[in-house]
Amino acid sequence: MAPSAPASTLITVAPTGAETAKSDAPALPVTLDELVSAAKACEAAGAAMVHVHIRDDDARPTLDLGRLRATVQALRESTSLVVQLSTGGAVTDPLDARLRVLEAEPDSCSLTCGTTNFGDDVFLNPWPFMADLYQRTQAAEIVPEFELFDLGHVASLNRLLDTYGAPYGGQVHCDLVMGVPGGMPGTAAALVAAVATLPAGCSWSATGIGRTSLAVALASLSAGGHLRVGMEDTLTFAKGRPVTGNDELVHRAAELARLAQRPPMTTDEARAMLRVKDRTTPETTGDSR
Ligand code: KMH
Ligand code: ZN
Repeated sequence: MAPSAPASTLITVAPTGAETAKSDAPALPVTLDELVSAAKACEAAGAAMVHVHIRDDDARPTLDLGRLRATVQALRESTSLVVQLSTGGAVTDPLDARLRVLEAEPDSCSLTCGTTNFGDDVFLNPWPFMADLYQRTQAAEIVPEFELFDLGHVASLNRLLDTYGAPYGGQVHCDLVMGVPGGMPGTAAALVAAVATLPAGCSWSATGIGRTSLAVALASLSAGGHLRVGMEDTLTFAKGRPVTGNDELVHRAAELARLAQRPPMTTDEARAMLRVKDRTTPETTGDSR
């Protein structure tokens, strides 16, 4: 028997990304203040997780560890969203800097399961890097979200699980990233084919890049999946109408989820489903003196 769909929908917002220039999309949150206020608006609209890329003072993508730590702290202080840092960064980021992202101690991080052509560029994720990153998530007690840009990435996901065991917390959570030029297309047919290959018992969301956003969201809901939306993936709300803010994409995703009778998940429900570590309670030392 096919597994039943979850009762509610995890909505992840990816507000910034690494590819779009602020000058091309003025509503893109690139400063810490802009990111925090976008995150608050998105939480109010129904998001439960935020997938974070940050920018430097010139609004260029950066993996600066001090900034990453300050960003995680600010998001925790101002929202109850599950904070997921990107380890994908920008296509120009070196692998060692991408590994060090975990030192900012997010709740979750992205972990892309293979190298992908990415427009005119290459998004590099060789096996040794994936394996190193995965083991570091286990040691740091950070929940990985396995990003799948193509069907072949599922083979590498299974190889990670078979070789190194379950992720921290035990829940395997995947995100289908569809419609990247060079990856799988953002169609219902591709989504159904990909979902059929996912590990049993995993949870999964899907996002469609650009104009594939709505088709992928509708297909995901009907196939029992969760949703990722945001200006990292989509800059046009409708033909000829630029997105005015991340929250309107979340608001639309929440409406779709309610129509599907799988309303948006709360942040507490998301933490329970993903089994993220409780980082709000101070660690005890075991020494009661
Ligand atoms: N910016 C892309 C090259 C991730 O965040 O892990 C990679 C990306 C995936 O956005
Ligand atoms: Zn990303």
